[in-house]
Amino acid sequence: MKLNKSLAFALASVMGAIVPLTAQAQLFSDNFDGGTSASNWNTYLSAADGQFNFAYDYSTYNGTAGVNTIPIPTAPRSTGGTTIGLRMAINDTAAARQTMSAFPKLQSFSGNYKLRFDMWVNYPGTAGGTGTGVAGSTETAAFGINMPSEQAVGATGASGQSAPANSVWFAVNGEGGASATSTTLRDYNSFLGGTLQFGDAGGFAATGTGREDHANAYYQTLFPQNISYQTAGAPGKQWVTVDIEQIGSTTTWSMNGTLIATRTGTPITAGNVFLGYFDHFNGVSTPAVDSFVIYDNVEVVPEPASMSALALGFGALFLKRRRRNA
Ligand SMILES: [Ca+2]
Ligand SMILES: [Ca+2]
Ligand SMILES: [Ca+2]
Repeated sequence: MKLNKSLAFALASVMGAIVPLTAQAQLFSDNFDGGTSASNWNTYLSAADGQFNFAYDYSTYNGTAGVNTIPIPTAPRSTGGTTIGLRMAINDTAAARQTMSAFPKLQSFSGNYKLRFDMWVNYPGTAGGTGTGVAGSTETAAFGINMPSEQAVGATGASGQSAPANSVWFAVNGEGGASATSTTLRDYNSFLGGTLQFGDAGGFAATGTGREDHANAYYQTLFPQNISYQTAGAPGKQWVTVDIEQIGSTTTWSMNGTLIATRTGTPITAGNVFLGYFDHFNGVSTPAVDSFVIYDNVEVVPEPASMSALALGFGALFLKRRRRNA
């Protein structure tokens, strides 16, 4: 049997535990700290009024005086207290519904794997995106896996927006501003292609009425109001760790380790991952500077996470996948 250098090193690493398995298993990662991440991603805008900043120092954000006064801290999975991330902002001047998405370049993932990232959804005003001089706060963070093609991903609708057919993806706002009965946008959104899925079709873990709304007890428990400007039941203005995981043909969306939605029998089980942001409404939010999302510590890892029993075989599989993606 002929072993190439990489495989020999991987086997030695696995058997000798020279390199931690988790680090070795990572299929993709970006913590943005080097300031050069723009070259790692393809970006797509449905219209001109969107800004990607791949080297944003979020510690510099002060917000609007008297409203957002607490600095954004380092993301929960950062090391060394770094504060560089990916900032997306949209519809700050155009007054038109728009969407934007970023895909890591030349990546495709299949089998059992997980997209994990830290996310901060900001919004104007105080709890619920309200306050003096505050308007149009509802903008929405979007993310998904197994995208068969790349584009600005959005709900089918105005300005020709759409998503790849049969893709499964998710979206959430920061301040719970979507109506519990809207037919086009909720606070917690589960999509098939460009079409919003409700209740059981969306696979929501929350029960009772308003299964996609921030007022539901499930979300109120997950995101309790614990600082003065935070909206109970919504993930805005705090760091949350998001997982999108595929096992077989089942895709799950979790936030801070709590299941939000489960989609079974997904039609597409391989493809790229994406992070995005959209404004479902025409109106520009006020103050526009306070409406944005920050992503940090993005990684794609194979699942299951605990690989010790399978380490030897998995090391080889990982190398095969890396070569395929190279
Ligand atoms: Ca970072
Ligand atoms: Ca905006
Ligand atoms: Ca709501």
